[in-house]
Amino acid sequence: MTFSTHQDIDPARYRLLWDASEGSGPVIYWMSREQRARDNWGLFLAQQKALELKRPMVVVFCLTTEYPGATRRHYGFLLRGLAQVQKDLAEHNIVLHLLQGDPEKTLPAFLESISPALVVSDFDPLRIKLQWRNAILAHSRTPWYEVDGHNIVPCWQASPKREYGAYTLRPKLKKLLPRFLTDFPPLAVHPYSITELTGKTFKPGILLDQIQKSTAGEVNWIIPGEQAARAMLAEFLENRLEHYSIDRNNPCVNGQSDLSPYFHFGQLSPQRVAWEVSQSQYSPETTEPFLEELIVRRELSDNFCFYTPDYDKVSAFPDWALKTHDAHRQDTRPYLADLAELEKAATPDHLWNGCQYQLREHGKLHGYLRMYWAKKILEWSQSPEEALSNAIYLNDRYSLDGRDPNGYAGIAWSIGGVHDRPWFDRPIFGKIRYMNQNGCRRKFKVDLFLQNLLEKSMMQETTLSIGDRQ
Ligand code: FAD
Ligand code: FO1
Repeated sequence: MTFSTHQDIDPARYRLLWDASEGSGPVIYWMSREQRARDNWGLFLAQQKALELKRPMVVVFCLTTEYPGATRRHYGFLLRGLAQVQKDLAEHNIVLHLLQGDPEKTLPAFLESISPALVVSDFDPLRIKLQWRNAILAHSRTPWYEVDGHNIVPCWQASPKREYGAYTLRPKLKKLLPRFLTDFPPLAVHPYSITELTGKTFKPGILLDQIQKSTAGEVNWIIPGEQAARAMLAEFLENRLEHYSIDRNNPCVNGQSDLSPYFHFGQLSPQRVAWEVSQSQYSPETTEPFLEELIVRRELSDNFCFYTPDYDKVSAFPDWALKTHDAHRQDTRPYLADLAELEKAATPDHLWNGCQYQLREHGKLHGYLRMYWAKKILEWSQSPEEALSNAIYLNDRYSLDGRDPNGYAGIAWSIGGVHDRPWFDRPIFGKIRYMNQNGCRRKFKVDLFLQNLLEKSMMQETTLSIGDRQ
């Protein structure tokens, strides 16, 4: 594969959502999915337009304490990252202005008051973001551009429809990657200043006090922010990428990149990571397995959510999966777990309890175990609807990278056969791909995984122990 080195913003990365004449004020970039000062196509487009028009630029972030299912764990990561972005942007003579409250109210009022030249916003396929965007766009009197700064190949360019699986999206991406997988231009110090707005410095601690204390707490194994994200990437490139193809499916070793929280909050650009990997000294045989996950699987998730408005409902499952689930609704379930048992990690399955413990306390479950975790929820639920809803609730509440297209696609894959194919018919699962603990034992040392968890923690409130009752 060859990759381009040109530095311009490819017009195919953005689309004009609303055409009108420019207002008299600054160029506004509404930052939401891409919370970073570097490697951010939305920010570059805003700067490019502001330079053409000789205007100042303002970056706006709309902070709502009502973001569905989000906890202190998520807000802590988001706010600490944003504080860095504000500082970084200030060094580039760009103001980061924080609006607090419902974005559908605060942003239109702000835009009305400032009469922007134009607005640039981030593409995001999730329902809440589309709802915000559409409601705010309805008030817009100035041009509005939307930029996909998350996918390397912009979601709408990669495919005009929902793809069946990685095998149908992969060739489309491969064809377009030489055009889109480029390096980034640097952000310039902006030559035009704004005096009316100072972008009052915000303190994450004070804002965090507004978030309910009873929810999942912050974790300390990962440092929020762009700088730490880049350090994690450098460490991964140096030490772990080489062994990724072997180690990534072993929860007993630190084989994954751990970059997903940074991607979720936009503190690191997936394109930056793909670019660095493609330019590294490693052979394609070494880098391909990682690029497959980072590019094909990740962009397939955005494709799924973008073209499937009910991405978090059973109705999003393919026909064969809906039929097989219907055929097995009456199957006897030898064990049923309700949400409280699941949340407390109090099931009879010690490996599953370990997974739930890792998710709840650590805020990130190992990638291989996420599949086992979700499939067991299906096995122990009265219906696929209940399984899907409980899995999404737990994932979004506890996983630092939750509330993400990857999560909705991963859970729909595990419980609803999305992007998968029918397997052999069996009780409860029907033709949905089955996973059990014996399979895990063939892949990795289950007892060592549990032992490691025990050593790292006091394991309060859980029934986690070594040994197995299933
Ligand atoms: P690495 O293995 O280092 O991979 C690098 C990047 O590739 C990831 O950060 C991610 O962006 C992408 N990637 C890797 N695996 C997948 C995959 N299967 N699908 C899509 N993209 C992938 N991912 C989330 O980001 N948020 C979630 O809430 C989430 N929930 C999941 C729930 C279930 C039931 C399943 C089966 C998968 C889920 N995934 C989720 C996908 C995947 O497990 C994680 O992206 C991955 O484990 C993140 O860890 P990492 O960054 O260390 O991954
Ligand atoms: N995006 C915003 O624009 N404003 C918020 O207040 C906000 C809160 C939030 C909390 C948890 C979380 O997981 C995401 C949150 N997001 C918020 C969105 C986030 O930054 C990502 O853009 C999407 O979740 C990815 O699709």
